[in-house]
Amino acid sequence: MNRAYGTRSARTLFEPAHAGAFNLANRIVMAPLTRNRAGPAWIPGPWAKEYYTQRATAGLIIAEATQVSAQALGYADTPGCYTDAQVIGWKQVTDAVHAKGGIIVLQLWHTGRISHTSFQKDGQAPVGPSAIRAKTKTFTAGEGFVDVSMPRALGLDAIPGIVESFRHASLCAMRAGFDGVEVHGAHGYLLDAFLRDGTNHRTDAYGGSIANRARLLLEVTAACGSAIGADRVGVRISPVSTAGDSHDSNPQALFDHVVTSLSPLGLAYVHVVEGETGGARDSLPFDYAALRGRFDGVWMVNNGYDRAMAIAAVASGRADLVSFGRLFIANPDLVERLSTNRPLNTLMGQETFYGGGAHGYTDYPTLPAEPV
Ligand code: 8OZ
Repeated sequence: MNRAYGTRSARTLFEPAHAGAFNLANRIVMAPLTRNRAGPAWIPGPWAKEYYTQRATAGLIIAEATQVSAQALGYADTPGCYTDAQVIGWKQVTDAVHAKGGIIVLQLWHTGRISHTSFQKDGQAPVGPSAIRAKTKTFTAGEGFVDVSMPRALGLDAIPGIVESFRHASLCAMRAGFDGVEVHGAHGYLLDAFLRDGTNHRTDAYGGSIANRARLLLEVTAACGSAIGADRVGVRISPVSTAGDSHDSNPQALFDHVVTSLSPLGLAYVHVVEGETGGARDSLPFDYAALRGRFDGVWMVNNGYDRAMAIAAVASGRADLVSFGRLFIANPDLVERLSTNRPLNTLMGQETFYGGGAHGYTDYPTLPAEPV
């Protein structure tokens, strides 16, 4: 019996929920969204506090993917959470969100092979499970979109340092006032690349069998859990997404093992991107119900949900929480709009998603106040 099924008779999208240590006002979650507006030294930018505070009525905010170390960087202008200056920067955001009654966790990220030599110390190759170059691009400040670089395979002796960088960043996140962290195990970044046989050709304890390929994600998650409490740690996975040139010969077997192994850890939640990220939800056959059945805890779903789909997913018990990305970009008051079934703002053009200033970030309107 999933713990989260306990209150099944009273489950609606708009009612409170528990997720690990978090008491959420509703089951509507702001998905982690890369916005490339961090300031110098990868500190949250000048508008981040307002942006997140505007969205504090979400049951939970998952703040954007954030580097766990300098090596983890893979895109221009994304924030980090591993230096004192970054902690101080994020603290202004979390204090403001908490003052509005919000709950906010930080998504912890190592981009792995989805990076470029220009982001790496001394122009070194980025790191991955194996020296296999991803067929995808990243965005650099100098040259715009460029092919990601050929990675170097992480040596076995370097793996404890990766685990430690996530552990350290989770402690930094707590010092920065976050309520917890989400481990980014999706979209072809380092942890996902280790999971998959298309990107992991290692022959050591971190490659080969599914159990070996899952080892790094499980070690990282356990390390974050022992640092800050497992009930403050979530994990995001994207079983069939090809984002980050991700591919695996048997995603069902792989993720069945991953979720079965995560289940006893006592995590806050598992967060599943269903289908192709930002695209078709049925891009490949996958049994999400079977996956969910392997996890004794809170289950968060994502990808292309609208109001009716989200209400149905929670009412049926198929999901405990639903995260929204694009709808939260365009609607700071998404919770109010969904709960009163009022119209949503139109999303501005893609040129406002990644990089830039307040436009397309903090200038989406809220609903006018109801007349009294
Ligand atoms: C869009 C652009 C850059 C990064 C992800 C962190 O896909 C990202 C990301 C999304 O998870």
